Amino acid sequence: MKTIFSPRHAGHAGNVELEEGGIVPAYEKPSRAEIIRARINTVSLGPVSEPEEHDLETAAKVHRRDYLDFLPTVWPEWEQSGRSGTAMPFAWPTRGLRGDVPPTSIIAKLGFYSFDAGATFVKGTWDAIKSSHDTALTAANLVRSGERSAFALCRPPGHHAGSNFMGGYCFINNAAVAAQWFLDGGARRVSILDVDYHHGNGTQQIFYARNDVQVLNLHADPMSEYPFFLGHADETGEGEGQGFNHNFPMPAGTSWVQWAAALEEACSLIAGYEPDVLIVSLGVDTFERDPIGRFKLVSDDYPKIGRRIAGLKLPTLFVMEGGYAVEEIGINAVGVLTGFEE
Ligand code: SP5
Ligand code: ZN
Repeated sequence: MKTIFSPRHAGHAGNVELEEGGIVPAYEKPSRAEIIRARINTVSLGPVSEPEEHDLETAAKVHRRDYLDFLPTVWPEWEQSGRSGTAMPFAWPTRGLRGDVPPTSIIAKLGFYSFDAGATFVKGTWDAIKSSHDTALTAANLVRSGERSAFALCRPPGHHAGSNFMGGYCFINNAAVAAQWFLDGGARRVSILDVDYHHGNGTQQIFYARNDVQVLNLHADPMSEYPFFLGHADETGEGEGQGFNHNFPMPAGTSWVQWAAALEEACSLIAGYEPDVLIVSLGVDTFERDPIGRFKLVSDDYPKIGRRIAGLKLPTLFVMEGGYAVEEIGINAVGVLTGFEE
């Protein structure tokens, strides 16, 4: 399997994040991508190359233009206003407040375009976001031109980013842009299977009223786990999208047998939808030792995920999402890919 990877991710570094009780170094850090990159070499998964530049026209079909325009302005405006450190929001237009008046100050704009404080900026962040987007589209091109599969080693991740909001370490929804790219290239239907520990709230929101992208999420129950507020089993789509969104919330402590049963159900729904392409939002924060997840998958489970997905016999694009147990992130993420190739 070919991998696309950009060294430009590395400029998105040194961020801090809010955690219960204080401010800590961001869990989403450069070593994540570097360790996966190294593991690809160790197991000889296949060649790794850098992305080609792509414009944001496809992204503008899944994100609002004003949101995309905002992202590159954050760090320059933050600096110009005399601030330093990590740029992050701290006030949001929640229920009862006005979310329809775009503000002018940078700190207000950060809140206007986010659902949490988890999408933070430093100097190199926009360049990393753009390289991650380009990585997804370059890898999608490999699949579009006949490869059975490809791996977009994206960083930062994307599945929490919605049409006009960032959050949860995510800015541009790389998997969603890739899905749109396949459709624009002639695919009639695309499925997105999100196996990250957290619900892909951004991906769900983007495609909720559409029937040309089927979205399936296997994740921790949002009643008690981040990102909360979306990802319940009764969310099945709306309008033309009714019946094309599928959520499989699972409790803390979930291990392989229960998780695999949900995967099995998701796979039969995918088979029934008969998509032309499958996109896997690949998060490995389901791992037993993940510092922010509470599932109990073990390293030997990841190749099994890959094998089951391969059984669908679909052209498949893997897009990297979460996973914070850096020591094992390479073994687990690449384990899915080698399992797929068996
Ligand atoms: C892409 C992705 O996986 N984003 C996840 C963002 C999660 N942000 C909230 C993290 C909350 C961590 N609190 C856990 C405390 C255990 N030390
Ligand atoms: Zn996650």
